[in-house]
Amino acid sequence: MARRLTSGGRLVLATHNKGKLAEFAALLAPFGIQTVSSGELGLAEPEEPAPDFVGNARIKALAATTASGAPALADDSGFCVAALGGAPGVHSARWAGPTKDFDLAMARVQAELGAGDDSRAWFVSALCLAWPDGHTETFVGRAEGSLVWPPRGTGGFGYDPMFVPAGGLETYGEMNAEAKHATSHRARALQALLAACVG
Ligand code: ITT
Repeated sequence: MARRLTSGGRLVLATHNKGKLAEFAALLAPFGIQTVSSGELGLAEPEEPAPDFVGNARIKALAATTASGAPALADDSGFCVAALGGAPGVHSARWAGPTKDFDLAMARVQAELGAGDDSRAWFVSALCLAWPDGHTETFVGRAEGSLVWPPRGTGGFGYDPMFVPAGGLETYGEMNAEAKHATSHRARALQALLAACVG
């Protein structure tokens, strides 16, 4: 049985990514959970040396809960391309370089693809909820789909403009936030977390 968040308590959103923060705010709003971000608390951004999403999510959540003394929720996520063997994957943020330029990162995906015709791609979100005593709960969500070139739309963040979820026509960059949440990796992982740990 998963450990539950106590009602009325404060939850640290252990991310410095504004796109993730906006999505968490919208997805958590109906649950009346009081949140504060890493940035608001002045917490440092930890290194992410693990080779997998779950490992990095645990590192980020444990760093934030230790530093703040409150339960912390971290997300490690990425864009995975079948024809690139799952890359950029856990290196999705790094492909955007020090200036976090996702036009550059998307262009690199397209350049490395070459002329192949396999357009399968997916997003992964690993969420870790950690408590100051070191207890953790982890949940993983995936969104299957395909990549398009050139990128389309200005909504969302990161690789959203080059990803169309399975069965859809619009990219995540062309959709409003609510439509993205209907299929997204992050919304799916959070639904599992909320079912297990909230309420
Ligand atoms: P934090 O570690 O502070 O949370 P980060 O941006 O460094 O922020 P990650 O290490 O998890 O986060 O990197 C994941 C990258 O994958 C992120 O920067 C995005 O570019 C991309 N990504 C993750 N989820 C995405 C989504 O829903 N839409 C588009 N791109 C996404």
